[in-house]
Amino acid sequence: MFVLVTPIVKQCNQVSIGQAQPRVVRQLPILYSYPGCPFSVRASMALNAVKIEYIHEKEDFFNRSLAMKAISSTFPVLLFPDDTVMNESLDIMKWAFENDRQGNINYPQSMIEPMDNLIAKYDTKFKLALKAYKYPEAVGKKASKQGREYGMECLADLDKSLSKHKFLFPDNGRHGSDERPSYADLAIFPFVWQFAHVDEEWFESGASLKLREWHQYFSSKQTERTKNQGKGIIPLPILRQILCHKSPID
Ligand SMILES: N[C@@H](CCC(=O)N[C@@H](CS)C(=O)NCC(=O)O)C(=O)O
Repeated sequence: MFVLVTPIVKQCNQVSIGQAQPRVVRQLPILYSYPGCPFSVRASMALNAVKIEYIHEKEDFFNRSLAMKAISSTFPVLLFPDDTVMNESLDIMKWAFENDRQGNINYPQSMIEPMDNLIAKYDTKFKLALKAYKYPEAVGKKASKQGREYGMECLADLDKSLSKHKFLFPDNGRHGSDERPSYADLAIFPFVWQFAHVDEEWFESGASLKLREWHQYFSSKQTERTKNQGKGIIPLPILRQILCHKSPID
């Protein structure tokens, strides 16, 4: 999809002889994100992990820039210098990993499908459980507790993987400190991160050591702090409406 926007521009050094004006082009992709959105966090983590240079525009959910609104109704969205738009977080991740020149991420073709399957569980069932757990004031205490319990059950699956290898998928031929995080780790982590931050003490006492180490590994790398973001600043009627449809603070 091609959309025309007013781009942030950079002066291009390659000017042809005889050209009256220097050509002005935007050289870097722009990521429009909302820091409280796990889909945005996974996209920025992927770009950072493979060291792709980009301009990061952090948006206000309720007051989005015209430039962002012109190209997408959801976060995250990546706008390329040729005005191509990518507005699915997993597409952004996959594009980043296909351009992973240093091989920082475990992303073998043969594992993409099983990784996508695991990610799909977190994008659907776990996400719903997380919403209920995060917003007892909107869903009621009982549903919120059920959300927490179901979320923890999901996390037991991660435990199983983490008991076999450092990250969620085996990194063939690599062991111990040589193992690299996979596409699935980066895609799933932002949801677990939010889950853990609802009640840090509870998570610390209830989650397994492996899961806590895994969570700590990515938390310490992650600089965008989304703790409690969105919570408490969204009026309850809006929150109810959001929870029935799509959430800005999933
Ligand atoms: N499938 C999309 C989902 C992204 C999504 O739902 N983002 C939420 C924020 S976390 C959003 O922008 N919602 C728009 C809205 O509710 O207005 C992706 O993975 O990129």
